[in-house]
Amino acid sequence: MSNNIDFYVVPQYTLFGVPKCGRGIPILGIPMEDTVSFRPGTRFAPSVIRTWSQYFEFTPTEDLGIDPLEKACDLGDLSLMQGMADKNLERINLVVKDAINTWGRVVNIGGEHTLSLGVARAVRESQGSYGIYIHVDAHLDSREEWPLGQSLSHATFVRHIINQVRPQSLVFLGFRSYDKEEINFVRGLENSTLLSTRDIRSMDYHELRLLIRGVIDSYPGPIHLSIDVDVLDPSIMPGVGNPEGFGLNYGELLRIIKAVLDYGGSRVKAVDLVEYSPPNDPGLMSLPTIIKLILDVLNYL
Ligand SMILES: [Mn+2]
Repeated sequence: MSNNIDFYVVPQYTLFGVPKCGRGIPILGIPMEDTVSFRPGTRFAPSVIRTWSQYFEFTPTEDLGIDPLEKACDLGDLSLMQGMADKNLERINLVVKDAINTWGRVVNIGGEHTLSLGVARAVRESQGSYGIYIHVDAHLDSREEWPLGQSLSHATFVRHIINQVRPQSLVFLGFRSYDKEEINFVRGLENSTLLSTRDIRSMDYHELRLLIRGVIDSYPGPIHLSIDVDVLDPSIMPGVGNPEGFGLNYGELLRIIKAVLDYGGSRVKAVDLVEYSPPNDPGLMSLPTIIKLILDVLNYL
């Protein structure tokens, strides 16, 4: 790592007890929460996940005969400035770029979804190109302004990725709640692929894998997988800022992740797991799913 070390907070507990980085795939906490419009709390997610992870069994869903935690190391949490979204995005860009240059890829734990804009810039700047942005989310996050008059927020940042970072291709998976203008905008993009929650539910396993493989094989360059956990149904993931009914079940989300990581391989430079909000999580009942999700991502990476 270069001289960005001042930006880190050293965690008391590492995630699942993995060593601090080090070698392996770095896991970085990004507790950014500057543009929240509804229920706040995502800034607490990295520290809560770390502290509680030590009490869970470290078993991924699919036994691949490997220990996913042997691949991982804990990079700690980014130290950010409250309310300064642009400055924080710059800091995220710097540190994530550093992490990709040093370790080849990075898993980011949010924080609010806006942080994916900083990650997208880091992917482009470290790789010299930006291939596919995969947005797994109940929402499209592609409004022009939200709240009205505000250009940069968790509901608009994808439009900034489109205009500034310019992915060759965009994939929206699991959406089910949107504004007419924004869905017309993303549908009208030249290289966008859209599958709603309903579409995904009506596809079988192989159909979904074929579709994801088709996109990945059609566009070269790095892949950025950005997962808002509100894509899951509120019955298993109540701890989010903006819950939406009729969400994916865990197995459906896992199919998406496995297909992207199987076919994307080493082209996947960043995986963002964002929007978990402990203060909105009654009894922290979403935590077992969050813990499993991190383990499964490491398992397939
Ligand atoms: Mn969302």
